[in-house]
Amino acid sequence: MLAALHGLAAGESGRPDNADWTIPQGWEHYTAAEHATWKTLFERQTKLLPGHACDAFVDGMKNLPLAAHEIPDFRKLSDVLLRHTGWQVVAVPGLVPDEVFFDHLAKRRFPAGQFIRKPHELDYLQEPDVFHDVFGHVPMLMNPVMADYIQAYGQGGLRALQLGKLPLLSRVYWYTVEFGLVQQADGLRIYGAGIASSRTETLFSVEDGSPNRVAFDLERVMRTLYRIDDFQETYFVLDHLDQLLELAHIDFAGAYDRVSAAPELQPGELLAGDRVLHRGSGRHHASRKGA
Ligand code: HBI
Ligand code: FE
Repeated sequence: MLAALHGLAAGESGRPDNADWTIPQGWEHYTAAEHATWKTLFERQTKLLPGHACDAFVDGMKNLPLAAHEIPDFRKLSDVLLRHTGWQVVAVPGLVPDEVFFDHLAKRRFPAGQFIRKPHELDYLQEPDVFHDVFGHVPMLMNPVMADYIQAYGQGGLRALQLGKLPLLSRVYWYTVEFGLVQQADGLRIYGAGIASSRTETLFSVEDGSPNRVAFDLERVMRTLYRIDDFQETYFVLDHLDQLLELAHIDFAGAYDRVSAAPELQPGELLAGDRVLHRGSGRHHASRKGA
């Protein structure tokens, strides 16, 4: 799973000279072995998309210059994205500081890891690489609702930093952009990048009996701690992607005040007020604690 990748402090790969932390992608310098790693990941994950990823994700993927045989060139991706939703993809060495990350998003630039994971890390790595960032995030950036929502998250992130409420906002990002599910007419589907870029979590989040699946509620999510080293114990489900549009337009300040006065919730905890779509058995996390 890729759940740990947003949990680390930035800077392990070293700070580039640029104040915005961008670096050249250096597409010409990827090796045949690196393209081969992309191909392995791309092929196994593309096979899982039908019946697991939401229509917006599948459509976005179809309209992007993404192919199995090579790591994508960010210039070509940006050409297409710019025309569709006004977004671009820029290369960064790995995790970047929060304010740098938010500033990029607020300007409709998605910072994507330049590097690709090593062959022994196919299912788990700590920093976001080009596969997580491009395969997981970029298809949804072709969707106008997600395009506006992630920009609003960047603006909201800068504001949350000033207010000292970043942990609350981070949970919203985590349980939507990274690990969100949506109810489609033909079934439960993935839109979160952390799930969509992980084979094992794709199956776990949608099909396994272990996790809770609860209807999304903003203040409930703001209170909920999350796991960075394992699958989620609870996934929050939108009735429709348009719910993100509403979130992009509301001021979170009132919610921050109310939530700050309420207790935090454990990742697997259910509340009397939850609209529970599936009450998880908890099997997966119980067995890991016992191990
Ligand atoms: N940097 N490159 C990169 N990608 C991220 O997703 C990212 C980051 N820095 C900070 C960060 N995410 C999160 O901690 C914030 O969303 C809260
Ligand atoms: Fe991500």
